Formats: sequence, C-alpha cells, structure tokens
Amino acid sequence: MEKQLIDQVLRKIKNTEVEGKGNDRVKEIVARLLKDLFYAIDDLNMISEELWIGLDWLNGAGRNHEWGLIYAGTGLEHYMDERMDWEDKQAGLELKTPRTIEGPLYVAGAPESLSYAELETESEPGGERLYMQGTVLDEEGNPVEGALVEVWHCNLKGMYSYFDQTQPKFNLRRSIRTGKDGKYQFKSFVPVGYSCPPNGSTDTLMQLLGRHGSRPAHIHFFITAPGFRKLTTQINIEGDALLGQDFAFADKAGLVPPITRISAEQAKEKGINEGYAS
Ligand code: MBD
Ligand code: FE
Repeated sequence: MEKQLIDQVLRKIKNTEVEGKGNDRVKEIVARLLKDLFYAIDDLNMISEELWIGLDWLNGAGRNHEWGLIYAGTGLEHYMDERMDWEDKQAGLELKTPRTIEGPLYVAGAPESLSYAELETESEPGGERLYMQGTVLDEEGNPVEGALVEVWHCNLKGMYSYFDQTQPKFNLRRSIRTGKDGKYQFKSFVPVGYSCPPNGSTDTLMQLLGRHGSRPAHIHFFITAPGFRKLTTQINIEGDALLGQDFAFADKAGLVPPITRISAEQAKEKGINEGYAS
C-alpha cells in the first residue's frame, strides 16, 4: 500500500498529542512502535482477523502472567544481554564469568548467611546432592569481601518457590555474603530443566513457531558488591541433553562449570552421607 497513507495516519495520531502533556519518552516509543507495526501490517498484508487473534493471545498472556516467559522465549531478553556484551566489548571489557538473562522467576529478599547456605527450606527427596563453591573476584583477580551472591533454582518438578505456592517461602532461594576470602559455598541438589506451562500462551506461541518451550537445568545468580556493577548469570549442568537448545537462549559455553561426580560410598568417606557432586 501507499507509504503516504501510512504516514498520513501516523501524522493524524501524532497530531492528537498535546505538547507539554504526557510523557515524552512514552510518546517517542509508542510512535516508533506504531510506525514499525503499520509497516509490518502493510509488508505482510496482515488482515484484521489476524490482529484480533493476536489481541486475544495478548489478553491471555496477561491473564496467565506469562509476559516474563514471552520476554525470554522470543529472545528479547537475550537480545538485551547481547547489547550489553557488545557495549562492554566496545569498551574493551571482557567478563571472566559471562552474563546471561535473569528470567522472570527471581524473588528479592531471600534469607542471607555468611559464606555458606543450604538452599532447601524443605528437603527434596530423590535428587542428586550438589555442593557448589566459588570465589567472587575483582578485575585483578583479588577476592571480593562482602559481595552478595543470590542463588535460585527450581525443584525436581521444574517449579520455583513463590510462583509455586505449594513450596515454603524462599525454598531454593538464598543470599550468601562472602567473607574475606571472597568464597561462597552452598548445598542443594541438581535441579531439572524448566518447561513453560503446557498449552499456555508461551507454549502455544512456541508450537506455532515450530519451537519448544524448555530450558536445560540451570541455577541462577545475581552477584552484587559495593563499588561494582551487578552481574546476572546462570550455570548449566554438564551433559544436559538440552544444552544448546535453551528456549530462552541463555545457555553459554562459558557457563557450564566442571562437576565432579562421586558415589555415595566416596561421599561417606569424605564425611558426607549422600550422593554428592561439587
Ligand atoms: C526459567 O526458569 C527461566 O530461567 C527463564 C529464563 C525462563 C523461564 C523459566
Ligand atoms: Fe530459571
């Protein structure tokens, strides 16, 4: 259709805005998104039935609180990360531990402890025991004292506390403060992968795109310390079948730390009486 027609309608809409009223940034963003949408409608010859189907889906996604999942699953959240990586690269900065997306399932205010935490509020039967340790280091490789390592992951049903009301408060969510040595350690279990609610708004979209809505097993981290930029990241589990196929595009080669698997007997010898990996 005529580019002129599009511009004419866009101008009509713009003309209804009152200068000095409203919010300039919102005006700018909405005008741009509308313009891109009008052009997409024209280029792809979208018809009103398709728009109504889309609106219906948008309503459902809101009702289901799935916008955070859609943010991840469309790759939008990953794109925002890649932009930050790009900016860092331009500035000659390279993160020793890569960043990756936050995802929609963080909850602030998890219980805080010094150097060590047990993530289970409620013990999870059947999992593979996991011990993780790490050190928060600055650019020169010196340990950072007083850093806060926030950790969260899902249970063996792939569900996160708070969003899954059957779990106790802050189950599998902890904040660990590093001591002088910058070290943090925690005890938990190896989580399973996550899948979007079956036939929910995100899953439906993924199916229509010929995609799936699953993530490999992962553990989330925020690392914050006074005077430092915040690091948002995750780790995956070596050997996970879904590595490289994360629906949220959040897995990265640099985020699959080595795991040592030992038997229950070996663990016992070490004074740990459960199957153990570190
Ligand atoms: C998750 O657990 C997650 O981490 C992301 C990014 C999206 C959906 C579920
Ligand atoms: Fe997650």
